[in-house]
Amino acid sequence: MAAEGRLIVVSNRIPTEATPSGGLVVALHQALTGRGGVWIGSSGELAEAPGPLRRIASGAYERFAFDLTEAEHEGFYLGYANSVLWPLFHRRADLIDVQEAERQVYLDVNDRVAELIAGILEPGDMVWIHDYHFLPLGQALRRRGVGNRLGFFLHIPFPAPSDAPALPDRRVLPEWLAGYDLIGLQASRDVRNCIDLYGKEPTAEIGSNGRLRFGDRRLEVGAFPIGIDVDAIRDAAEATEPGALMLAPGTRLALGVDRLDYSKGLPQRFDAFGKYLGAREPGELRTTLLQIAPPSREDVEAYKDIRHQLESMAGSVNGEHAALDWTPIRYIRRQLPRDVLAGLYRRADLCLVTPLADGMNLVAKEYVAAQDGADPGVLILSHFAGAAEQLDGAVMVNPYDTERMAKAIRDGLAMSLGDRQARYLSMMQTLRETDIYWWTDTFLDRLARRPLVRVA
Ligand code: ADQ
Repeated sequence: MAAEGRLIVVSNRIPTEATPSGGLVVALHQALTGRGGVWIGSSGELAEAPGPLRRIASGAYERFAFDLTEAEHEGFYLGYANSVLWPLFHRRADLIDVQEAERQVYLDVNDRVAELIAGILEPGDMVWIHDYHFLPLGQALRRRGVGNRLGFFLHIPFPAPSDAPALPDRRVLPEWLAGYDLIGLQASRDVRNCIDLYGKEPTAEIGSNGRLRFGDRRLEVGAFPIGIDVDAIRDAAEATEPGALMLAPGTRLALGVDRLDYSKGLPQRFDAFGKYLGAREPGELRTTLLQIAPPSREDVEAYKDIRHQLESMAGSVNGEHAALDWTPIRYIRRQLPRDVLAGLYRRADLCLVTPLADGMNLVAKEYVAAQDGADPGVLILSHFAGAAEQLDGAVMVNPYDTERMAKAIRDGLAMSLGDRQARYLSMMQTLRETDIYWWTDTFLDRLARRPLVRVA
């Protein structure tokens, strides 16, 4: 059943290129191109004062941007979203920096964006809001009398009910989310956490299949694991040579690709790799770990130390193990073109995806899609990535247990061709069944089936 109205997508940043690249962005672009509609997000530019929506592109659908002021950028984006919600949802309550003024700016920005959206909404439009920047946006729209179908997708993990009290007001989360008709989460563990959180609310009634009532609101919660465009990655990987890697003949390549973020488990990974090197038998082939980790959110306090920590860990592992023709850890802080990344995935014998907490982790999926089926590499995957629920062919690790991770690296590098192929085929089947187009279609179909709400 398709909705009659337009699709309105809201995300933190709006792409500015005519034909955007990158998995999620491409999928939303395609969904909007097919249905017609509007994409709204922040421009990334800072304005002197809050202003109206600016139309930045029109064609099969329109794109509208709003600018944040400097105070909004600090309080909303750097502050509450990335210094409270991000660490809390990634089980790092120790890194939370709660400033009451920033919480207010977060709510104010959500209110302001709700006002901008309400100004362009038409009856029958369906709104799909993305991520933790906009948790209260649905509720803010309802306060303005919006009765349209509102869907929300959280890209990061849903906090366990025992972590939620770290929010200044434990009850805000169920109340914010009750503004939506459909809440999409990455994994079934997230759905359980969300339902458990409502289970603690006296006015909530938990039904079957993720349906629940909260006060006068009815909503549905479901797992919609985000996927990738499998053929796009595979084609790019086949077509692109990653360039001269300067590895001595016979050197194996292990790869890590992450935004530089404390949730990605990079120090534990370097530690495990150092332990793996330390336990090598004489004559065993050399392996280089190529870690690509461009910095992100450098203005947030909790991100300042990771870079130095990694550089110093890489320095000490290299100091201990390097040879004239071998650098065991190579650490690149640059963003790479997507096709070069795809070529690197294919070239790597092993990929280390070892986050301490992660909504899904698309690198894990991209790595598998990029492999040559005749000689596929091995994926080492943390139990704590949402992808672990789906990618049963990965070698699973606990990122905190660096000794076992070291052993997993060793076993992965020694795995037989038959075992690697069986694991690859099983994971490819899952990637194809739940690709990025499945994700957009499944979420939007489910949202279109939600009953319309009556708003007083
Ligand atoms: P992220 O935390 O950014 O996303 P991830 O899912 O791995 O994590 O996505 C990263 C994307 O950026 C991948 O497509 C990857 O190819 C790309 N990328 C990373 N490093 C790069 C580099 N150096 N050069 C070029 N491209 C690079 C959040 C959540 C995840 C969730 C996604 C999507 O934290 O858990 O999977 O959203 O929902």
